[in-house]
Amino acid sequence: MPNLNFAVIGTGFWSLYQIPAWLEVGGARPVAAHNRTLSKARKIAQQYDIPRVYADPEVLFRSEAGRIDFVDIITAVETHAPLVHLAAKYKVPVICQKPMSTDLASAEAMVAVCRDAGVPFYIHENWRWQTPIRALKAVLEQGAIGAPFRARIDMISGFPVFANQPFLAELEQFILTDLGSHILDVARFLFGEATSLYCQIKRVHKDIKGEDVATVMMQMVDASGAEVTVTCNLAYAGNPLEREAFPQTFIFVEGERGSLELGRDYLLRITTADGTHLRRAAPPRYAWADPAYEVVHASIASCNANLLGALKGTGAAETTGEDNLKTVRLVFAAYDSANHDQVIHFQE
Ligand code: 89V
Repeated sequence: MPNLNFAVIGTGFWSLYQIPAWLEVGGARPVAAHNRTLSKARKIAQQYDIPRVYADPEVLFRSEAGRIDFVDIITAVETHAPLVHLAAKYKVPVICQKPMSTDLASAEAMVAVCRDAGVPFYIHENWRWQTPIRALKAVLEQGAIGAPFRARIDMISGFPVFANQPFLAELEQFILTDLGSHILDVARFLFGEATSLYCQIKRVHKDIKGEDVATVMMQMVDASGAEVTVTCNLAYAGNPLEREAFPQTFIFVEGERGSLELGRDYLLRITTADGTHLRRAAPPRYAWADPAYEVVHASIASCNANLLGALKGTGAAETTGEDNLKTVRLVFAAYDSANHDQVIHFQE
């Protein structure tokens, strides 16, 4: 099957990993790059041998009609909605970086406009594609610990995330949109859909606009019908940790016949009456990845491969717009819960 041609919209921090990840996967070639500052598009275009550059997204869609098979939007969250609406207008299949949008209503409108236009719409939500999280899900599905009844998903870090992503400090809603989008999607990936949610948030950093600490407790129902109480603990509070493990996620699952733990350095510990079995589920290492983001950058390639399969018609995408909308609903339900100190109940 021939290469698919695509346009990259947004040539900032994440494009330095998103584009090499596409080249790693193979089967898709960037032929156009957009940045509202043309020189920034040119810089990335030269780095990755991309032939055409644009500063106006509508000019890109008009000029590239018939020449691109999809667009990959890697821009700031407030631009996602207008760009996805443009893709729907010009009937170009679209991948958009998480978080889908700044609020639930615009996210729902993005899914609707693409559905009504018959345009495939996917979200680049890569956390569920991390090697150790895929391995943990496989162990759960094998049934070694029996039906899960409680789980904890922790991403607590003192990593100076604002150093190379300074825009995060300007978000009025920060950790639930940035990190919660990932972790709540992992909770859905592992334990199904939520029936209720309660959240508390805090701002510890004095020099940022949004919250940097969140605790989310959900009642979830997994594919087998098991009810699982899931607590997600998120923090970029900047506190020094004795052993910083950014950006690793630690997960502990209790089941009817044992427990399953994803710990530091991608170690999975499966404990049953027979004892504890240990295995390591480390991500692949790519030359283009930043070692400080190892497990995250490796997951970009896996997510791209899944979405490319859907674009080529050879496989099903996991993170469609429709699916990711369920994660977006959890993110904004968490804000509702925290803002009103209420439990949010979801219709079955
Ligand atoms: O990977 C990301 O989406 C980043 C992170 C969660 C690491 O801060 O925004």
